[in-house]
Amino acid sequence: MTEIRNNWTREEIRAIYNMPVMELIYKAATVHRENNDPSEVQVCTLLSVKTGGCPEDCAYCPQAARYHTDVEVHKLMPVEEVIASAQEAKANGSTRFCMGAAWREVRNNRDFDNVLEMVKGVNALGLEVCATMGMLSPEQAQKMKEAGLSAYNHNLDTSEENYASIITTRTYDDRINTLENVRNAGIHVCSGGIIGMGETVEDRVGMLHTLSTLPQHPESVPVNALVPVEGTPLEDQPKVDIWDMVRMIATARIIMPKARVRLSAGRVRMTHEEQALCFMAGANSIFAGDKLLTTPNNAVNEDQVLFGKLNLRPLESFKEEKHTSVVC
Ligand code: SAM
Ligand code: DTB
Ligand code: SF4
Repeated sequence: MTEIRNNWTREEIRAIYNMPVMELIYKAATVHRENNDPSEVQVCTLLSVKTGGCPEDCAYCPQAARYHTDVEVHKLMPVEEVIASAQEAKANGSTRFCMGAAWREVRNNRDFDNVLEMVKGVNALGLEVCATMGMLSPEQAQKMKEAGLSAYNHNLDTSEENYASIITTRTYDDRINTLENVRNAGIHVCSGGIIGMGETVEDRVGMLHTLSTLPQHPESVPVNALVPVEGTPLEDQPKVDIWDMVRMIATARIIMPKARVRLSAGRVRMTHEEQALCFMAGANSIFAGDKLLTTPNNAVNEDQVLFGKLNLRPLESFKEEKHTSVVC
C-alpha cells in the first residue's frame, strides 16, 4: 500500500510532474491500482442553481457580472425544480449531484434557507450532495452538514503566487479558511484548479503542493482545463495541451493516492483516446450532463459509449451500498 503523505516538498512534486511522460503515466497507473479500483469512475452531475451576476472578478469566469458574456443571469432556482433535476440525474446514472451558485459567499438569508432545503431534498433521493457556492462560515458549514451535504467544492484554482493575477476580489487565505470550515464541519472537501490560464509549471506545482500538504488531502480534486469564454479576460487562451492535462492528473494521483481526481471542465474538447489517457493516468471521476454550469459538456449517450468501449463502470453511490442516508 502506498504511504499517504502530507509532507510533500515542491521539489518532489516538480520532479514527478516533469518525469518522462510514459514513466509518469506508468507510475500514476500503478499508484492508482494500489489504492483504487481503476475500472470505477464516479459520475457527478452539475446544476447551476443561481447563475451569473457574481461580484467577484475571477478572470476565467463567464458568471462574473463585470464581464460581458452571453450568460443568462438567473436568481436562485425554486427548490422543487432543483429536486426534479436531481431525479433526472439519478435516472441517468449519476450518484453525486453538485449545485453551483455564482456567489462570492453564502449569506444568512432566505436563499440560504432554500439551499438547505435543496440539500435535504437531494439527499432524500439517495444521491450524494455537493455544493459550490463561494465562501462559507463555520456556522454555515455546520448547517449544510446537518442538512445532509456530503461534499463542498471550493477550488484553489492556481498557486498562491499567481492568485492575484487571476482574482483580486479575495485572497488565497480566504479560500483556505473556507476549506478549513468545511473540513471542521465534517463535510468532504473537493478542491482543485484550472490549467490553461497562462500559468507556469511552477504555479501548477505550487497549487498541487498546497492541496497535498493540507492537514488532510481533499477527498476529490477537480482538474479543469480552461474553457475560454468570450467576454472574459482569458477568452483568447489557447487550448490546453493534452499532455499537460495528463501530467496534472498523474501528479495529483501520485501525491494524493486515494483522492478522487476529477477530469472536469474541458473534457468536451477531448477525443475518446485523450480521455482514456486521463483515466489511465488516474482520473476516476467526471462531470456528466449536457451542461457544466454554463458551458456545454459531453453528451450523456456519448459518455455511455465511451464507458462501454473502455470497460469503465460508474461508481455505485456509497449511500445506496449502505442503504442509509447518513453521509460522510
Ligand atoms: N462561486 C463559487 C466559487 O467560485 O467557488 C462556485 C462556482 S465557480 C463557477 C466553481 C469553479 O468553476 C471555479 O472555482 C473554477 O475552478 C471553475 N470554473 C469557472 N469557470 C471556468 C472556466 N471557464 N473554465 C474552467 N473552469 C472554470
Ligand atoms: C469544478 O472544479 N469544475 C466545475 C465545478 N467544479 C463546479 C465547474 C466548471 C465550470 C466551467 C465553466 C462553466 O460551465 O460555467
Ligand atoms: Fe463568482 Fe465563482 Fe465565477 Fe468567481 S468563479 S466569478 S466567485 S461564480
